[in-house]
Amino acid sequence: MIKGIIFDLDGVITDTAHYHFIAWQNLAKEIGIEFDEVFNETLKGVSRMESLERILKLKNLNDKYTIEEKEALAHKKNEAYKKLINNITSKDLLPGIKTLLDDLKANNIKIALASASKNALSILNHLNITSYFDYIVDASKIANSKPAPDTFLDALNGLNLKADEVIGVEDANAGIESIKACNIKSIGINVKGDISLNSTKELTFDLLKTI
Ligand code: B16
Ligand code: MG
Repeated sequence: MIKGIIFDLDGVITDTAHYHFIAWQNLAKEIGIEFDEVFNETLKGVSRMESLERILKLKNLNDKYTIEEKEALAHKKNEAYKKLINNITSKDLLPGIKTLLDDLKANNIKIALASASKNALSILNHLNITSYFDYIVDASKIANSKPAPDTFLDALNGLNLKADEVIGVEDANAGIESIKACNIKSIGINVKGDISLNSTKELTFDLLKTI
């Protein structure tokens, strides 16, 4: 049986992707760039700055802005995003997650969060599940964002466990790559992992017992 589990946040515990989409779409419109939800998929699990670069690349505008201007654009997006996530409550937990967290706690399995989001702690607080986590990665202290191993490696060290003692859960290719680079087994939600699931409903304690 595994001793620990490392969760991604957006797309695994709650679905903030739509709020990221709305905030980025509004910001992009202001600088003459339009994109749809299909393109938004390519931003999942990717850091704020890298997301901005990918949006600017749609119109080859990457060199049009200075670093300071890009930081201002990313800040503006984040301020709009923070307003949107302000109304998140425990009702926004994805199906099965609360039961799984309770089962993990009851069985002394350590729990970590490995999100690329600098808003992760605020979102956990809104969801009212912060106390379940033994370790929460601080994305602002991670040198190389997903797909680099740093995020999941920091979570692994934070739990004080070895790679073969934990499992990582992700909904984005960038995150699955980060898990793989740490030699951790992965569960992909709507994305290919060592184990692939179609919904968090299938992510049960009984399933974890079989790994
Ligand atoms: P922030 P995850 C990621 O969260 C999101 O999937 C991604 O779309 C976002 O750009 C990134 O966090 C950074 O978020 O702007 O709040 O710091 O999937 O790693 O939990
Ligand atoms: Mg995610």
